[in-house]
Amino acid sequence: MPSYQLIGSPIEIGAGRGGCLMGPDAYRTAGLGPSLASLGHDVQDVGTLWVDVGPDIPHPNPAVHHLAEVVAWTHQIAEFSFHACRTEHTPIFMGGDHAMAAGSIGGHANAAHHDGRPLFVLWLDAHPDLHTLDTTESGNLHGTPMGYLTGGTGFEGIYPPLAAPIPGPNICMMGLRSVDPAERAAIQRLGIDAHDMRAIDETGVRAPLEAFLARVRAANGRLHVSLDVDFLDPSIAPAVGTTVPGGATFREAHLIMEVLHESGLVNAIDLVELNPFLDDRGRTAKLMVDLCGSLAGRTILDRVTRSA
Ligand code: HAR
Ligand code: MN
Ligand code: MN
Ligand code: MN
Repeated sequence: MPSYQLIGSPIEIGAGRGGCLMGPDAYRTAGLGPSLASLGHDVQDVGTLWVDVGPDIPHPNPAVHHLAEVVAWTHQIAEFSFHACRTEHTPIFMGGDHAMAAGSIGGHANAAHHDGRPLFVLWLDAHPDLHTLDTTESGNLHGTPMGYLTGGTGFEGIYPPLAAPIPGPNICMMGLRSVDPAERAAIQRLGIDAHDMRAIDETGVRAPLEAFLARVRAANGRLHVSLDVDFLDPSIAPAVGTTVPGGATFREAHLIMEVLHESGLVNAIDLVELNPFLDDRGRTAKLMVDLCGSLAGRTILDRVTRSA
């Protein structure tokens, strides 16, 4: 039975507009901790991280903004993640925008490397966030964590060092429907196991997810799940600054979480991009909390046997 450790990571300057700062408190208000505890888990809310920001870091790409803040947050979150991922707890990083993942997944990757195990990432997002500091056109650094984590150029000496880049085949992306040209090329070059919404329409979520989890299991890997609110269709999850039509349905999202629970493989979770300022009476925050419930073992009926 996993024990969960909740940690607030309210970075918001990676996104194009403010509001993700309020994410951790919205998850608390929506009852994330008590919901997990009601399923029989140990839950510890260790509070909310904060950072001191150093001097401006200039960058040749004029679009890049708030680099010093993102770097400070990345160091702070990576440090926390490295230690948390070397305990028996399952950390749940309550964001914050997706720039958070450079730290949460980066620290996890270094912890896994330390223990001689490969890290796998399930990336649930409308976007691959594979830009580098040089290729981003918006300069919004929540579009770059996967670029850093996969060994993209130009992060060295600015971001915390990674023991090793995460190999493309260890990354499964689902829900993609907004991909920039440089990202499309990177998916191809890195060999990422990418499933866009067209593919999900055709195969559903279960078959590609089970195939990925079988690879995690065979490699005795650790697994990090990174859930961006915009993975979900905006009709059910409006509280995000970057809505893209045609996202995952309520049941597709829950099925992923249910299958993940049954796998017993999840070692860390990111909840990112929730912008409570844009929510409709807390419904997006509550949906994210419900999805965590499915991930933590809530079922509709008892399941005595599991179909093949
Ligand atoms: N690719 C676009 C950019 O780089 C949009 C990135 C939006 N990212 C998120 N997180 N919302 O997935 O600006
Ligand atoms: Mn994202
Ligand atoms: Mn996104
Ligand atoms: Mn696949």
